[in-house]
Amino acid sequence: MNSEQIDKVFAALNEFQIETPSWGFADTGTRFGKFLQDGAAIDINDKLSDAAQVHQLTGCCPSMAVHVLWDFKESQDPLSVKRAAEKLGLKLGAVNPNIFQDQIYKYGSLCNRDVIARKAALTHILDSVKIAKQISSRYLSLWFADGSNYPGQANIRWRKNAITESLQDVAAAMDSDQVMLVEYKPFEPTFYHTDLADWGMSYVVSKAVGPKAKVLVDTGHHYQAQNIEQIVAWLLDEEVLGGFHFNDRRYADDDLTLGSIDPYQIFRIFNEIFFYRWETGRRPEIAYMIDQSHNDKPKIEATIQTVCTAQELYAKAALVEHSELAKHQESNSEIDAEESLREAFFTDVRPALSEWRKNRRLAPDPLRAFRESGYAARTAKERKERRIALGIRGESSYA
Ligand code: AFD
Ligand code: MN
Ligand code: MN
Repeated sequence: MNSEQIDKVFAALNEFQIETPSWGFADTGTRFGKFLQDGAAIDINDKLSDAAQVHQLTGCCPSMAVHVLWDFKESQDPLSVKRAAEKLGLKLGAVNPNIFQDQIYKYGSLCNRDVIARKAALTHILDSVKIAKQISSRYLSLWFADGSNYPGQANIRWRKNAITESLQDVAAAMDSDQVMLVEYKPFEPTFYHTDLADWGMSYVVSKAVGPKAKVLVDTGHHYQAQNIEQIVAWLLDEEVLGGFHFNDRRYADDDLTLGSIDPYQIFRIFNEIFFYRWETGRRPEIAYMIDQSHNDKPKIEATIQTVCTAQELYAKAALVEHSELAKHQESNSEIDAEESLREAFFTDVRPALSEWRKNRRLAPDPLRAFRESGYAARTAKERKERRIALGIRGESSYA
């Protein structure tokens, strides 16, 4: 890489931040069960501690997204959680209401025909808005499991209008500088229709709700053949791209670690963003967030691996020569246009990434530094003892 390219990589790394999810540090699983890890976070303080490790080692994860029911138990005062985060050099990030686990949501939340269920969901979301204000979080991140399993079961148009009206009420309760991220997902947990199933539905709802609402793209929430960077380009052009939940997938919403299956796809997404910025001069505020469940990988290692991969791909995408690319596009020189992307994608940015880390007094290899720190062994031992004292099963209780 020449000095100009190194400058581009450094500039990209200086601006790149990605939010870790609290739920990525706790025991998770699939519908077939959970494989427990001694080192998994037990409570919000553990999650903050683990997120702080990732930020201290990578230098680009200053905030952790929170899930209201999982992280703010009745007893927990959101402000005390915020203070605990600040003590560790962290901020609390996007606030995720939980409108999919309670039994009352069996037939949906905001789309439920039962007004009691709809009211419960709306109340919980409005409470989440209050929490977001209390902890000075900009983002209210909404994912709805609402949908149906059989043809004829749902009045799809009725449900579309029900969720839109409720989200208009939510937006009215939000501060002007807060952003509602409206996530979509084609299927799961329902398997006939999901009320917000694709980017178009999230887009229509966001537009109806108003300027506070933007679309959240979860990279695992697309059918196999979907061209995600095309969706990103459209949302950018419509100025409704709110952010991402990054993960990777082989088959569906597998929540595998970012870039583990298809790093080139993440690169192409970042390329659309850089190209848009170059062409329009606009720099939209985009919330880069991780949304993964590390069912078998050690959780903190998986998160560090994810963050380092995201930094690498973002730095690669920053190397695309946009004036060249635009020229090749205008003249339909598809080989040269493709080569503009491939050249950047196949550039090894890792030496520059290590240099950037050293300049910031960070370990050149964050994963190695974490492994050498002994943090994992210490916390696994401490958390195992705590689990036994609390009567919570851990992985080794099966040993
Ligand atoms: C699940 C859902 C969705 C949501 C996340 C956090 O599929 O991605 O954003 O949980 O609530 O992964
Ligand atoms: Mn998600
Ligand atoms: Mn998901």
